[in-house]
Amino acid sequence: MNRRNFTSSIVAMGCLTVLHGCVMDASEPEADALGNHEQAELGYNPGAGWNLAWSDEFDGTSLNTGNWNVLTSNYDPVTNNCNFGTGELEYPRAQNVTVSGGKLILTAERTSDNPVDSRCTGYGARSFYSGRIHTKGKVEKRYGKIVASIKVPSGYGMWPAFWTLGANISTTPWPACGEIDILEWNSNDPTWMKSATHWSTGAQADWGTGASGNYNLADSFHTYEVEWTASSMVFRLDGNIVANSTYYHNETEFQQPHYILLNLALGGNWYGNPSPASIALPSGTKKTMEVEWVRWYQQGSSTGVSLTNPGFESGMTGWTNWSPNGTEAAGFSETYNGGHAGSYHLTHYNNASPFEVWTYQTKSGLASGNYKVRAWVRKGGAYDIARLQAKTCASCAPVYTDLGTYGSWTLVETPAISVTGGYLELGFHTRLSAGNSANYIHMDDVELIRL
Ligand SMILES: [Ca+2]
Ligand SMILES: [Ca+2]
Repeated sequence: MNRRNFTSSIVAMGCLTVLHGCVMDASEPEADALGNHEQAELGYNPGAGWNLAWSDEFDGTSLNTGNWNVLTSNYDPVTNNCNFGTGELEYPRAQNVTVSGGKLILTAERTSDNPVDSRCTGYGARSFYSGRIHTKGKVEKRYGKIVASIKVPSGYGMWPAFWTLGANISTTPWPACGEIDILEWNSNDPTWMKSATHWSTGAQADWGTGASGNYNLADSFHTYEVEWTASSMVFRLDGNIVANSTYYHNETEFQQPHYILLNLALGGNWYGNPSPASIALPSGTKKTMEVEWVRWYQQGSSTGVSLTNPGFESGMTGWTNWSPNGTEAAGFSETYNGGHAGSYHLTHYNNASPFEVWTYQTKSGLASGNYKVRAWVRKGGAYDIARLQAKTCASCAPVYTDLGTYGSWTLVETPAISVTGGYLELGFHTRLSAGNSANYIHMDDVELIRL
């Protein structure tokens, strides 16, 4: 039974280490610093079972200092370092942190003032002003969904970030305090929400992932989130785009309260320490990182819709396999390599033979509203179709998420689907026209959530 080729690979990449070389793109347009203030802000629904524990909607005309501390130089008194340990080129100051039009605005600009903090004289003068705020001592929580609607500025050298540090950082210095990078963005990979974690194993330890919808994230608002539990972190872009890896953890760094940071850095080691002259921010111009809201949800009692045998522990009870070509038997429950929870999981597999199978469960009598399907998946090899999907009738067009390659169990979910007739079919549809023994797909712990 070694044919299903499951390998427990762990994706690791040091997101704060130096990336590839940097090429300045002088043709990039300037950010529209004042655009879109009159538009409705991005909506977000955390899903059933999540309750808002804290938020800042950035209403009013000034920063709520009950929530936030504002950095006023390139010396960070919390971490006791200069240039934030990453060689960034900016000198944060309060006047570059504003609230208006329902948004937090962190403004970066080039300066010839040559600002130097007296504690950082050995690092030379800074070339830019910018904004950096954090919630240390004011908002510190453990676990939950941390999410924000953010517009990052385009252009070489922009390094906006939405992240957390362990609240014990003053007594347990980085990286042993832990760090969760929900969003980091750089102009070399403009479609990517880069996410990472950092902790200590005695030495610095790093893990990274990313999410991309194949559209440039700069200069428009998008939602960036982490769903952080005691054992895992799932990163999402715009609600539905799930990062390509789930972080499974048990480190003490991620079992304690963290605080939130928002900042617009320029240059630094993620760009390979470029010269100030190379940063795409001409003198006399400004670029902004804008935040419509930041929210921290905590998990409450689940109000998900109950399913029959959602973890396949009772074989295929409650589930139906359909096939257009008589290969229904390619979908079955088994214990091979273990379940995400329990012993069993659903497998779609037919030992190197082509197949197509739609494993689904039906629900009737649902209240009208929007729903999502979630499930845990691991998958290797190429498929013609590999979808988690839902549809409101047998012949209706489905909503679905294409399943990528996941060496480890990974949480995926469908886009929202509107149910008005009370009926939903949900499950997994895969098709493999060319048999390949390297293909496998395992699925477990299906959830139906009313939004
Ligand atoms: Ca707002
Ligand atoms: Ca199971």
